Amino acid sequence: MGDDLLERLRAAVGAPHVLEDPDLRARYETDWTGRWSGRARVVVRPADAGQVAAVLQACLAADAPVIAQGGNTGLVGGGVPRGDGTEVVVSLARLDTVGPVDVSSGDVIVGAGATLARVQEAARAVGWDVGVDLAARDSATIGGMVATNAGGVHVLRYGEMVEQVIGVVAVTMAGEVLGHVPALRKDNSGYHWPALLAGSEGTLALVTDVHLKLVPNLPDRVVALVGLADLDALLAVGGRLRRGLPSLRALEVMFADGVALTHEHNGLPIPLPGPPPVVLLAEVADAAGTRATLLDALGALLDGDPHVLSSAVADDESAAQRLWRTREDHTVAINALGIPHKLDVTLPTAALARFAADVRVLVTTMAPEARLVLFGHVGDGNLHVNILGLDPDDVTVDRAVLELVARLGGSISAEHGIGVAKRAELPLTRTPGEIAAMRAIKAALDPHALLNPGVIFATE
Ligand code: 2HG
Ligand code: ZN
Repeated sequence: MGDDLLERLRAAVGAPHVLEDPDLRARYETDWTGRWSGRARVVVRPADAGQVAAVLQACLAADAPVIAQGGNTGLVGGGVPRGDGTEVVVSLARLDTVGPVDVSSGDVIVGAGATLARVQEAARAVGWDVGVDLAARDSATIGGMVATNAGGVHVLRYGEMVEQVIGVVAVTMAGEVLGHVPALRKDNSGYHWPALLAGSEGTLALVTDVHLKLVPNLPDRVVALVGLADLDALLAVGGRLRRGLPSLRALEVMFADGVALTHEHNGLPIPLPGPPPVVLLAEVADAAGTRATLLDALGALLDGDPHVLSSAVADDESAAQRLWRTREDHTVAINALGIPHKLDVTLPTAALARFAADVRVLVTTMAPEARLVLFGHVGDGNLHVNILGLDPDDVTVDRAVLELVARLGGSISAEHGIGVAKRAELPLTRTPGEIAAMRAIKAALDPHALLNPGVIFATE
């Protein structure tokens, strides 16, 4: 049986793309953080949707579970093998075509394996841009971003990944094709595959092609770091910026301890004296030639605000990139200190300050030796909770944090997904009826439960 599967996989994609050698498999078997890893039976690298269908049919015939993988930048253990050599990893990285950008309608069709950075480059070259942007842009793939409904730093202006998708092609375990590209911007003929597949984390079908809606490229941007006394002050300033600046594109939060740790790691000077207890990053962006107007508008709102303790404003592109390092380098700086427990939560705006205070008390009480780093997309109510110094297998503190989130009316996953990391906590914020309905959809599309087993739902 095992040899039959390998033969069929080789026939489907060509022997060089069926990786059995442990050294070749290794980079597909451990996630970016080092927390999630397992042994794959084999790693397969199809080149197009037809090959994906042939691979899945071969796996179905052999009753082999399948893990879908894009750029392997996921943070919840959903894209790497978990077992000891039974799962087939299907890497979609070779489906990396970037079609021509339609300059008049602002859209592009790309393969699931195209990285965000490559699509951004193609779009920006002709006056368009991708509505979602995130720090892992050089490795994260568009297919993975659809499958996890990625968010990132511009959600407050353009929405999440699902809002950028006009159409998808996805292949089920039986090799059936759902959806089509090119798709139509308006198409109400029955169920909407992009909406169903966004956030499905590879449990229903494998996304192979994506028809993306683009947004106008806004090459002039101004970035400010603002020092504040606490989160209430940040929310007051953030609210004023939201109301007063139609060009606002990002509102991010950091705290003094995370800023200090990040700059110890990247070696750059901290742009604000202190650093202050709470740091807000705000970005405004607009068409070419508007930089001076943007600077004036942002400056006028910050200068007159009594909450603002200090600020650093970047008035050219390289300074803007430098200020973003304070925020975007958090993830690598944390990982350099050890393997963190990563939780990614949303709170109602009114509960953000309470959560930030309570989670510190909770972690200090339950694990005095642990180090908590909070940061995130405050404009979306989204905080990234990173905890260093916990045993990788002990999830007691994680569970308590997620219970706190649920009590405050939040969600246990804002943008990273459930994966295997949070499947036990899904019932905290989803009802038994909802989970039963999700399982029924899963069973309809993947009746043998072979696609990403153990992701989102604990296996029976
Ligand atoms: C980000 O916002 C990513 O930079 C990663 O979502 C967050 O490292 C994290 O916890
Ligand atoms: Zn994030």
